[in-house]
Amino acid sequence: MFQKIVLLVGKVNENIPDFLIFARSNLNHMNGNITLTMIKPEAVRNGHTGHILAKITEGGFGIVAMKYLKLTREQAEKFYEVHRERPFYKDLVEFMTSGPIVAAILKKDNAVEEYRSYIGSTNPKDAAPGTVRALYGTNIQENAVHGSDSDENAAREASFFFSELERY
Ligand code: RTP
Ligand code: MG
Repeated sequence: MFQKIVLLVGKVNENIPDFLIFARSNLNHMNGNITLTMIKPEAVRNGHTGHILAKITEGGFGIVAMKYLKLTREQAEKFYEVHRERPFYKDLVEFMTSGPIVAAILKKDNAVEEYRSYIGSTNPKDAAPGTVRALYGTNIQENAVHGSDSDENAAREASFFFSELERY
């Protein structure tokens, strides 16, 4: 079923004439172009906010929306409800409510995948040199930043923090 859709879109794409180049380039980028990041409480506490924002910009990610806030327990529980059954859920909620964070919607082609590879593995010890988590993360929990893991979750997480009026 999925293959059929891809084939069909591919065929439509081939048949778009050159003068409709805009429509063609949109079809070439089937992945979404936004992701949601948070600079986590320990990175804010350790004074890395400015460095991380600079690194995000250097990576070619645009900022669509941004705010500085402290999550309540209810908000953190809701944001991470997909992890409710995981053994680290309770600690994660505790950690994410331990101080202010920076939440931002970032924009780039193929944003979710690009940003996840830019920030590196969950555990900063395993993160590739030069990635955000390798540079600024502390341990597997206090790993400097969050990045959405799918287009669907990016949309859900972006709406969790920002209304349409807060996006530029
Ligand atoms: P994130 O959602 O923050 O971008 O990180 P991720 O996809 O790489 O990792 P995920 O599995 O979604 O886990 C969410 C966050 O939970 C904390 N964690 N702690 N103690 C542990 O074993 C453990 N494992 C994960 C981390 O803060 C992780 O980013
Ligand atoms: Mg995740």
